[in-house]
Amino acid sequence: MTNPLYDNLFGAHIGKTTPFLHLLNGETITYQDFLAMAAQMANMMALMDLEPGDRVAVQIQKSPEALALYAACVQSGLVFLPLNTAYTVSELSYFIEDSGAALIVCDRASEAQLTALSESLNAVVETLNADGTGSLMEKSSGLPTTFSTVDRRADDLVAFLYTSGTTGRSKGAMLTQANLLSNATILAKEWHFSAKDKLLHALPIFHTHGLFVATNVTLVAGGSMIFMPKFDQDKLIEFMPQATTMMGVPTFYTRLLDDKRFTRNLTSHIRLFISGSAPLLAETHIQFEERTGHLILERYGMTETNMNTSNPYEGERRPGTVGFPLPGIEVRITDVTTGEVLDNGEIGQIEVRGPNVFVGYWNMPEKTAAELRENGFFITGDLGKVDEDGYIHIVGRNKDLIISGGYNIYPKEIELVLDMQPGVLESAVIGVPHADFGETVLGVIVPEPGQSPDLENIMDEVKRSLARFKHPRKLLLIDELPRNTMGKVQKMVLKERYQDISV
Ligand code: MCA
Ligand code: AMP
Repeated sequence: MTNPLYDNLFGAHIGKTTPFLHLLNGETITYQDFLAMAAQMANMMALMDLEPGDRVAVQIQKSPEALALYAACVQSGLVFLPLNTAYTVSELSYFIEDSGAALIVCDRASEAQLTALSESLNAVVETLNADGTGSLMEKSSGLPTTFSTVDRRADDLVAFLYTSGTTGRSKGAMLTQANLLSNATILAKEWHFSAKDKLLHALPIFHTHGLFVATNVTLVAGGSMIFMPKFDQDKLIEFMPQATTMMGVPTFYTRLLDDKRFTRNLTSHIRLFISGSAPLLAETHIQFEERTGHLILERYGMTETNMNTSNPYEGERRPGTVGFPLPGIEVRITDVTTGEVLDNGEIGQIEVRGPNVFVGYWNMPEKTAAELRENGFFITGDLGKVDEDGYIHIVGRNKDLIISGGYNIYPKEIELVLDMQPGVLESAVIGVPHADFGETVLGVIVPEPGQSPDLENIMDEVKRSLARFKHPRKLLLIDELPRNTMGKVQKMVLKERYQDISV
């Protein structure tokens, strides 16, 4: 037996002294050094008696060491569970408890709180700080730089990524070796990645986009990455002339277009710009071409499925569309109510099937059954159509979701916090247009009769409970929520009413 994901992504590069990561301080980490560091971490975790399949929850800043921990988990057969660094302790406690993580790796700043939390869970806490220091590195640094890779099958789990849900409870999407490997291999081929590529990497590595799409594709091709700790416009501009490719959410591209330093000349060494995670306005696509001569390649994916569709590398990249199904992946449009397959041109829900589709939500069989059909099609919750040339258009969402700067926000989670506040009868949270983030969060509150809730106190409670990116940028008091005859809140009416509100 072997470990297909490790063997293809990492093992294939053992002994290579070519660069894998270019750091902003001018240092380079070779494949060999990176894999040695990962093997040391794997040895350290083996000494902790972790069993294959155990979950390793990590909430750490982006660093080469953080990426090596991902490689170490794959090599050890452990399930990697990356968590957004913006999550509050109350959000984290849910993920850690729900997943039953055996090991928690965090920054020293949250060590005390997470240690307190871990005691009831029988989990061990280790630290890994942004500068690569911490107990994890101290314990692993003297250990052997090779590790006997743990055998895994293609259908063994390799990662849990939590994705919020319409009920307010996040769901752990279980991803297998085959899910990740098939997608990375397809994308590297479709997008012509090679060992010559140098990817400008400014995305976070706790989500599919930065971790699996950007990193796995680079690894499959044996290329390298200019590895930025976070999005930083000045650094992006400084390093762009050295890169051959870049991946980003639409906010990256609109911010670059707002910058006079971003010119055709600056991008002349780049062969491919890729966008995803949120809709790229056709207008942005066109402006980008006018400014740089490059046509951004837009693709479409989800945490549960990795990437499903992509505009072509060669051939027309059509603005406002997400291109064609990737090889080996089926996409169909169905009627939202009946599930009947619709003809081209008709709008319905987008369903996908293929080796990329996850195996279900951790401990949530009823949610899995509701979204993953027995015939293997996954109901994405996105609404779309296929045009006469086969391009897929996403026209809306059949799920109550806001995407702000590429981060998904489920209104229910915020409404649950707002509804609990003194003097609040009920609330509705909607997404309104935002020039930088595409959409942003607006909270609308209906007071209990005769009450006038204190909006500042409410915001304080929101800040304690929820990650910064989920905070409503504005709260409004209104007399009543618009409802349909069934009593359901009409969010579309609210969205229209507040579409020009300044937030
Ligand atoms: C930061 N803030 C945000 C966001 N990001 N608020 C709302 N939405 C956001 N996305 C907060 C900051 O904490 C800060 O709060 C204030 O907004 C302004 O921050 P700023 O410095 O402008 O933000 P930034 O640090 O520059 O971050 C913006 C960003 C970042 C670079 C666009 O959000 C980002 O990296 N987004 C990428 C997300 C991503 O990787 N998504 C992929 C998901 P304060 O003012 O209080 O300090 S994977 C996925 O969706 C699927 C699978 C797919 O298809 O890829
Ligand atoms: P996530 O739950 O973070 O995996 O986000 C997945 C969702 O992001 C999808 O269901 C879509 O709604 C959205 N998404 C991803 N890529 C695109 C895109 N290119 N255009 C429009 N929406 C997108």
